[in-house]
Amino acid sequence: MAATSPAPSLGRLLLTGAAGGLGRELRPRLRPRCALLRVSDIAPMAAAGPGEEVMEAALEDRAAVHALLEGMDAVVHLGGISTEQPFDAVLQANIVGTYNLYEAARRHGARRIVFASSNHVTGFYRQDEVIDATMPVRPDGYYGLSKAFGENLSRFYFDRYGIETVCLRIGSSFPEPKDRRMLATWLSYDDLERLVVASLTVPVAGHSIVYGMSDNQATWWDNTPARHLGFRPQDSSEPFRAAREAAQPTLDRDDPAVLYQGGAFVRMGPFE
Ligand code: NAI
Ligand code: 15L
Repeated sequence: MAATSPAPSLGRLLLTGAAGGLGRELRPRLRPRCALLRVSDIAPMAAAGPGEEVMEAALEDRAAVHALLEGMDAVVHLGGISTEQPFDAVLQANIVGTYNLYEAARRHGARRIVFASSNHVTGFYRQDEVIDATMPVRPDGYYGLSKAFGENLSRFYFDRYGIETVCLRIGSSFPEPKDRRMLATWLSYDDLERLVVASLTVPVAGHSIVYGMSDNQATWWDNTPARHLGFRPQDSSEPFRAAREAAQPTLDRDDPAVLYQGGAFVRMGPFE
């Protein structure tokens, strides 16, 4: 029997960061669910398929971002700098860029945004602590600070204008966990899709913050405050444990990258 496509329940959706690792993964998964999928990035993207529009735009280019939001119901905002980098670069892409996106959403009437935040908003908690999203942020660098800004900005746009946002504090979303730390932080691509679809379709999202992780056996994050989203991860890092532990049989417990949840991000920089 032929597989049936999911109903196009996501309306007219903008996907930023479409040329990136997660954007390339999500694009074909989201397209069948959308009335229209508009994809955007500063880097080249695959040509538009049926039901798609492709628009190159730099997030710091205000006019270009306003054009991106025209006619959109919702946004999955993945675009921007995704690693620790010097402040000026992070400022443009992640702080100015995210402001431009929310202001354009307000002007054009978009109702909901799924914002790719990061576990690096709380990277300076220790790996032997279990935290949840109601606890104070402890960013581990300029990148984590920029994501904390995005979370606060989205809170303001919800309180003031009613634009709903689900902030995804993504752990490590790759085909497999790459090292022992990622046994705790891994988010499979299938669970990423489940998380994004749940965030877009839950009847009332309000302003929510959720850690993006699979159903890993050992974890540092308690997602109880975000259970209303209905996200139920179905994968686990456990099948990768033996291989990752064999590759890293010992850990230096004095290394900040081993001590803190943010891993190597906590000791990147200074850049000047
Ligand atoms: P990526 O770096 O592969 O993709 C980001 C995309 O944003 C790139 O295609 C890049 O060209 C685009 N971009 C960068 N600066 C831009 C600008 N000024 N204007 C327009 N586009 C720009 O990152 P990835 O892994 O796909 O992550 C997607 C999002 O999820 C990012 O926001 C990242 O911070 C976040 N995230 C990802 C995690 C992961 O494990 N992959 C973990 C935590 C957060
Ligand atoms: C992130 O925020 C990065 O975008 C990604 O490249 C990974 O390094 C991830 O965090 C992580 O913490 O493993």
